[in-house]
Amino acid sequence: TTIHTLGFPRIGAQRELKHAVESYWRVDQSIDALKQTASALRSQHWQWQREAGLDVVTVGDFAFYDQVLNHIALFGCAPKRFGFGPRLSVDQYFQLARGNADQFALEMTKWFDTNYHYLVPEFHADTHFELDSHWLLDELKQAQAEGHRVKPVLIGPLTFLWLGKAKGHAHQHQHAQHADCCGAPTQADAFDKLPLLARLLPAYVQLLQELTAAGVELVQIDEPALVLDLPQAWVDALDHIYATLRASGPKLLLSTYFGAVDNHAARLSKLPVAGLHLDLVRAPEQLAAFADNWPADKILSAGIIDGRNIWRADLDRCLETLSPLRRQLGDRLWLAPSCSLLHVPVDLAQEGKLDPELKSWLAFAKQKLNELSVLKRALDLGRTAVHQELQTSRAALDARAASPRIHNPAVAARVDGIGAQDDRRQSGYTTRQLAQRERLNLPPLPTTTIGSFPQTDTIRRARAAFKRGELGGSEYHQAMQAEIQHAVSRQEALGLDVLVHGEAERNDMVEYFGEQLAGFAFTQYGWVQSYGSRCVKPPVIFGDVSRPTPMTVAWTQYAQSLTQRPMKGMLTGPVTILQWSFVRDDQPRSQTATQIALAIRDEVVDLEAAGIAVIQIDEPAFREGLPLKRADWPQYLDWAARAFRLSASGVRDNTQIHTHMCYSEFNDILPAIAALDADVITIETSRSDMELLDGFGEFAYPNEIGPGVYDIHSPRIPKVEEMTRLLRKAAAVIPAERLWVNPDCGLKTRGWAEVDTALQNMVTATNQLRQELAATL
Ligand code: THG
Ligand code: ZN
Repeated sequence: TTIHTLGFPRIGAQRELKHAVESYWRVDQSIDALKQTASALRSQHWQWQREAGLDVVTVGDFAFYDQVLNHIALFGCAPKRFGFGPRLSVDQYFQLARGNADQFALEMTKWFDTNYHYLVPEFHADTHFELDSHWLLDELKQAQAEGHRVKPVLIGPLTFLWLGKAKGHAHQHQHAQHADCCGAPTQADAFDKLPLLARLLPAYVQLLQELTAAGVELVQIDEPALVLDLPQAWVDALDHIYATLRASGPKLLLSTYFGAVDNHAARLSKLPVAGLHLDLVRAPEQLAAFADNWPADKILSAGIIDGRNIWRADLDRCLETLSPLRRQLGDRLWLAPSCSLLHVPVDLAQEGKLDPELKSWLAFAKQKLNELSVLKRALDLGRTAVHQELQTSRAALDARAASPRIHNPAVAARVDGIGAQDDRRQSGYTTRQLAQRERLNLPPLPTTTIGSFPQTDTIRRARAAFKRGELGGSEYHQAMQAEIQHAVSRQEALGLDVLVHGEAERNDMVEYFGEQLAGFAFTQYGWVQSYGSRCVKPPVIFGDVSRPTPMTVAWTQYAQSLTQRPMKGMLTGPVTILQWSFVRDDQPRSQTATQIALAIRDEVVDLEAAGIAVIQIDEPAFREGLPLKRADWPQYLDWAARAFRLSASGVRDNTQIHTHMCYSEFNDILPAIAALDADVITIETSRSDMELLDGFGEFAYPNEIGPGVYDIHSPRIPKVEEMTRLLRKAAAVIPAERLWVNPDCGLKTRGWAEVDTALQNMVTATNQLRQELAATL
């Protein structure tokens, strides 16, 4: 049995790559030093794969910034607007990722349903591809020089084209990068990208020939796009693509992940490739469709270890699946994680502070390599050869299943007792609107912001010092209160109507709540790459969720005490907390979402009791939680919207619930967004010139809307006239009495100087519009 991984995290166990890249950007470090770090990280990761007994090491999973960007470099297809020519320097590579003085960066968007963002290739009808093979071959040579058996990995041509965006004259609105709290999905394509295959395939062929010449026998070629609902023409293209690629050299292992591909079973079994990798964690039921008629000369790579989650595998259950396969396939059975290990943290061994019992239930990337090795030995040498390892694994799993820390009878009883009315507000929107107007007494076109104000260096330094124990609890508390005071007085001076406290005291919006909820654990070094040099540390949901004590009430109350104006309470919603955490694998996601919803509901009710009249429950990840296959959408939207409503519905009619979503495509889920029944939704629309609002108008969205009037993801300060123009446009679609005015996302990544001017302009624009409105009445 051959064991391998589809990919390994590249950031390093101590985020070495992040630090090296950022230090290179600050010009503190030479390119040679960056390359040195990169090369040492690769060596380390290959070494670990080898020590764990993997039969081949994976090459091509490394990138300074992003693996899709590496393919843009490899195939010489950087957008012409940069004027770079087909061979990129490392500096030019980074300019594509981060923009430069003349050009905005490539757009970023989420990699399938993960929390990883890739850079979106830009294709034009006349895009040419020109191989620049050193982007892969240098690393291949390094691995070979270090004495490894290597398996290069490439993104397949179908997926590479599918993930790119077809640019034409139809789209004058350009998108800068957008990842403060979510990625922006791509818009409709301007032309058919599929014909670009004719120019792309020769570059792949040439690369495969070079790999053959370099002694490569087998290449892993990733086609995760196959788990999506692809147009038939794209599926039909597979035969030609793989006939062409097979002719040019190494054997190909076609790998699919993040879902089932058994709808293409017949075609995939017949493709002229050496083997196929299936995700048997996300879609175990697809195995039968392939195994029953598996060709006698092909490899089947079983993705049996979960590459998306951090739980120790149930090795006995894996072996139940694998033993018959092993008898059927012999050496042609390969084992791997379900997908690249990019999506899990590097090494559990570093977690010195994690509770030992909980720790024994987990496996990070390095530990997952060992699980593969145990499975291999069990299959090749018999279970007795790994009796001890299986025993340890079994004991951990049994302990986890039986642990009293997982099950909280009070939570279970509460979930069982949820009544039919509990996810409904007391009255319909129209009644609530009247009650809220009476209580809040806001002017027409009320102004507000999305929640966060700049996370300055001072704030970050204070938090770091507090975490290191150099700053005492009360000093830290005072420092954060001073920040809140500052944010409140600036907002009053600007004349905003609904204020926020600014979230100085929070790290990541999900980590912050995860640290305070029961049933959650958090790690010290459990970083996962989010985009480029940026990482997140997803909390681990291991047990029934509840909220032992209020999480935000004291901060919000303090902020409210500083002003007569309404202070908006700021919470993260249940779907987003679920989506950005590592979740339990022993109950459905919907069940966990319900538990989180009840915990947030408690916070909402407490905020109300503390006199807070406006509460925002953010759901930036609501859309990215959508299943990859459309057929599964209705069920998800149903439970996700219900979880949101459960969290929001414990309050009186005159308490106003806001939500915020910051992606640019929701027209296909508008009914579900209306089903959230938030009193006010703030959304990103500025970069689409309010065109996204058209959907809300056509659908006759019933409640209030704050369409973002300027793009906070760009350092550009918006002019008054730009915003009055956008507001007039919005007022043409949404009745002015239901319109709010706000930026399109939180301001934590900006500096105070720009925030001040931008908001000043926003308030001026609003006042102008108010006068225009008054004149027409
Ligand atoms: N939180 C979580 N997931 C997310 C986002 C989030 N996924 C989507 C989007 N937002 C990703 N955006 C970012 C933006 C900034 C950072 C990470 C993800 C970031 N991280 C710090 C870093 O890498 O230096 C580390 C953060 C810290 O020090 O706490 O800046 O908002 N869960
Ligand atoms: Zn946002």
